[in-house]
Amino acid sequence: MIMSFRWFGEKGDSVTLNQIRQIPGVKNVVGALYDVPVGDPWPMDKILRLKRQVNDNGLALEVIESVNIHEDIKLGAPTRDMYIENYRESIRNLAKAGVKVICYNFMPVFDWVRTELFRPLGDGSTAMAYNHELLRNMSPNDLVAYVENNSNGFELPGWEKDRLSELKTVFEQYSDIDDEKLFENYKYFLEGIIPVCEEVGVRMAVHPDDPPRSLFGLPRIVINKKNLDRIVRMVDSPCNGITFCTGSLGANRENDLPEMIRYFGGMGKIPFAHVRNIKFLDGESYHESSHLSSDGSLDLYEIMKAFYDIHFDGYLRPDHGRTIWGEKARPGYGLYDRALGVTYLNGLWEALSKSNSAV
Ligand code: DNO
Repeated sequence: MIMSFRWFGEKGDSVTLNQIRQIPGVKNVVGALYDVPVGDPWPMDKILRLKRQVNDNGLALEVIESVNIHEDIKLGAPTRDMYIENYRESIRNLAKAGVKVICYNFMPVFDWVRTELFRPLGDGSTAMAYNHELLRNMSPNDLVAYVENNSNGFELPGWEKDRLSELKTVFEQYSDIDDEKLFENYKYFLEGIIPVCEEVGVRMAVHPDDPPRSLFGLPRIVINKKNLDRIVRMVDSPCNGITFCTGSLGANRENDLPEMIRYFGGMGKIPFAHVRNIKFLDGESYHESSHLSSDGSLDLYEIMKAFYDIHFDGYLRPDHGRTIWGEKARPGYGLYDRALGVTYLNGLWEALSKSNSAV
């Protein structure tokens, strides 16, 4: 397991690289370029500048999260070939800079969705929350407005303005895209990029849809074992893998996370993992919690044990934390609670390693 930590760049993060390097056991940063419009190729000079910044702080840049996919690729629009060619160029450039894994998602229009970004948890901390009933009574525009006005002044990942400004048009374009059509467009994309990944040694890792269900009538397919199995087999290659995100997949009570880790990990399909906890409220609603098992509904010991059992040697990072100790940070991505998460996950891993080698 290679412990890593996400960083949003000097302009987009309240956390500095110098702080990250002081977290015990963190040697890798998960980074991205935030000033390249979705669909454009990532230029070499910008990638190298980011890499230099990270390296100058004694850290490595081997995972990118995310190279976002232009909506025309998901829609199967005639312009998709041009965007796929651009994506190939980004992969080649990133590989030249030493990147090993690219995380991305295939969610139409919205990336992750929450109905509350700073829900008070009763102890002075706050966390993000998803209320299914509330969302059902919201329009897509309500959601965008809520997120824009409540994210502490940060532009959220996956919530790029250019993508959301034309909501009405995008929704119309999706009106004849169902799950099957989306699978078809996804396959076309993978067929276009995976040969390049094989050539340059980059592993693609799809992030599950968060939450793992259709929203506002839009198709969402990266949601469960059955669909993930179909995705990794659509183009069967070690370069076609998964970002195993416990908080996203765990939001569907039917997903058995340790079993899925053993299954996909056993196939060599998990190059990257996001590990965090959530606490179920009623039905499909939940709030995020600290990483600790007893604070949430997911058993992080069983999850880390499954990773240990598959001899997981990919990259892993703590995921969203609560906002604690008065920190002013982007929702879910403060320093403190994620640093506590790292230490907890490293502690579980050390205990698993030592108790197993003693036998
Ligand atoms: C949210 C993140 C996602 C993730 C993308 C990957 O906090 O996990 O925004 O980065 O879905 O493309």
